[in-house]
Amino acid sequence: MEQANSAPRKRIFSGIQPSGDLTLGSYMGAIKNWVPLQDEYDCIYCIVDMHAITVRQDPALLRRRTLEQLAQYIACGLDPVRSVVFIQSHVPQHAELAWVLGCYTQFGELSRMTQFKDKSKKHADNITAGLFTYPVLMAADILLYQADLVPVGQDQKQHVELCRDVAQRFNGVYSDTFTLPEPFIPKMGARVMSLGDPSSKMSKSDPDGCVFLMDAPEVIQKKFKRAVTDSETQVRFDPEHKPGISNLLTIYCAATGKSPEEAEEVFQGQGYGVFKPAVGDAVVELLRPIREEAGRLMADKAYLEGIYKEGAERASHLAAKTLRKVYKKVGFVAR
Ligand code: ATP
Ligand code: LTN
Repeated sequence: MEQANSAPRKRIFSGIQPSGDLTLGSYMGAIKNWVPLQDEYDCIYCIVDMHAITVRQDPALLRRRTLEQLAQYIACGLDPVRSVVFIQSHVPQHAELAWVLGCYTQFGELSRMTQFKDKSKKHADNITAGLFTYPVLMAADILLYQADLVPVGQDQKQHVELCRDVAQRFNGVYSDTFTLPEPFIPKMGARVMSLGDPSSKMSKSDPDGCVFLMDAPEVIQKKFKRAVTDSETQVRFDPEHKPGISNLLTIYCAATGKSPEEAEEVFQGQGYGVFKPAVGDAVVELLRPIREEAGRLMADKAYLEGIYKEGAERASHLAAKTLRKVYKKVGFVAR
């Protein structure tokens, strides 16, 4: 990863849970940005299966989705040669560092996490300690690799900030140990909303109003034609008064690279009957190559296995270095 004779490049870490199929939201908020970052940074991209079990998963489905997610990562443009691509549970240092960091995280801090509040409402019959300490494991993911930047959607900003606070606290007690990470949030697509309810985030655990990366073109078109809009006719970017249309414009812009002003111009004088299928078309074309490539990769299990095994080895090597430092600082006897 590092080039000889030059200063080490900055590090990127990010991950997505294999708790459902990847969505257009996670693509636009996260993965789409992971790809160009590979040119300038040393990137580490993870499939965070340990986070996925903070809510109940079907074991066979979790296993299948983990492999599918790997195939989709690569189909989206992650390059397993330049970047480290691996599965979280294959690198035991994540759980080990999470334990230590949990001892430097306040109960009150975790209680304030919006995702915990939302998910504990949604899974009221199963509010586990794992769901509560989820951000500590996420902090361990990031700090193990001394990441400078964490490319995520808007909803994860609070978790990255908590990670920073915990790192700062630890550094304050024991001297500099961790790099303080910053969230990297895209201008367009940081918060893609549900097509069925533009007041809530498009989320893989809420399949209504959700477009999946692997959806067939006709399914995508149908979902866009049904998207909730408003009773006006004008295609205008105004998230407060026109949340449905603004969300569709955001998706269109993130898919085509146009600015909202340019997009408004394209659809000036045209009604929603033209606009909605045009957004659908843009998304179909954006996702078509990804879907086709992921299908091909899923058929080659040996290739995928090679990637996650090598990824785990490279990740472990980096993670072990940080964990050794941490164990020494807190006063554990060396093995
Ligand atoms: P879940 O419903 O299980 O919480 P999710 O659909 O919200 O899952 P995550 O795995 O939590 O997806 O998120 C993966 C990454 O994609 C994160 O960086 C997150 O910020 C980003 N992301 C998820 N949904 C969206 C969205 N609707 N818009 C923009 N970014 C998103
Ligand atoms: N909490 C994130 C997934 C995640 C993550 C990370 C993202 C787990 N560990 C480390 C960035 C860096 C989510 O998308 N729900």
